Amino acid sequence: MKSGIVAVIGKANAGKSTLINVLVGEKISIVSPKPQTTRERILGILNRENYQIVFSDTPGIYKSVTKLSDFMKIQTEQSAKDVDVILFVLDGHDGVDESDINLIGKYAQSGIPMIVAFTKIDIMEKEKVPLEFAKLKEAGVESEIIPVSARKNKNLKDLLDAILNHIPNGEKIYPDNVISDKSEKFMIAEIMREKILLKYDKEIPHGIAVVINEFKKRDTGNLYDVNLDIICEKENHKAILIGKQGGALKEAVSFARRDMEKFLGSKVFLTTYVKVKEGWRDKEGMLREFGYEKIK
Ligand SMILES: Nc1nc2c(ncn2[C@@H]2O[C@H](COP(=O)(O)OP(=O)(O)O)[C@@H](O)[C@H]2O)c(=O)[nH]1
Ligand SMILES: [Mg+2]
Repeated sequence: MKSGIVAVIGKANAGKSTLINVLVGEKISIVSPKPQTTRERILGILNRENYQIVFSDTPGIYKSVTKLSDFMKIQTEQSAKDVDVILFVLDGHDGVDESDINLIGKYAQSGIPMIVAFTKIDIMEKEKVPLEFAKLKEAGVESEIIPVSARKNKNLKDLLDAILNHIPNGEKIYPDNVISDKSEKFMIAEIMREKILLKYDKEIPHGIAVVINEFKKRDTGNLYDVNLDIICEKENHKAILIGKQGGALKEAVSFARRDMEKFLGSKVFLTTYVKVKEGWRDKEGMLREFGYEKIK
């Protein structure tokens, strides 16, 4: 039996969460085209007969400007410690630049075996892939580099094999039926946040927190009651969130409800309330209140 932990690291938007969802085969982490979608460490667990791999999804790497992003940075740094493999996810179609090379170099220094997943090859010209690889090699990157596409399911078997080469023998850390360290309730809040990330622009989604007040299965019938607060930072954000005659919010909530139903395999009765908490992203107490707990 092989068993180990893989920290998934890389720039914002590289495709870390998408890759983990595909590898684990379930949605354990939300995805959007906007940076800062993932806010904390989330473990996604891949169970097979002869191995267990625990993938640690992370917020990724970017400049910190608020207490929330400080928190996110620490989550990423903590996750890269005491692991068996670092899986560095590189957005291939963006082209390799100096900052990528520096980052890879920084994590290579840790001495932990590293694999580079060169992802999004589905939206790259084929001829460009070897050129970008050459750039990495020339810059002294010694890690194994594997071209993949999470979206088109390309080369994921090769990637898994490369990871497994570095996974030690040992007993499973989690029971077979566990796929994440996060609860269903957490995912329900994240699904709401995902729909807001997809629906709204600029500062709005980054200033949102979702707090679940009620998450309960009814005694009769296959139905969950979910009541949640959507917290935003400013009064004018609240007006934009709600939209003309509530239209914008209604749409986001309806998308969220559908996804929650898919996730829970059950009908969902969803009620939401929008609240303003001025500058919550910079208030330690509110961060804790909204569920951003430090890794123990
Ligand atoms: N074309 C393509 N897009 C991808 C792929 N993987 C992720 N994406 C997109 O890249 C964006 C960021 O993905 P996400 O997983 O949230 O990145 P993260 O911030 O690194 O976790 C989303 O719009 C994804 O749909 C891929 O393999 N191919
Ligand atoms: Mg992510």
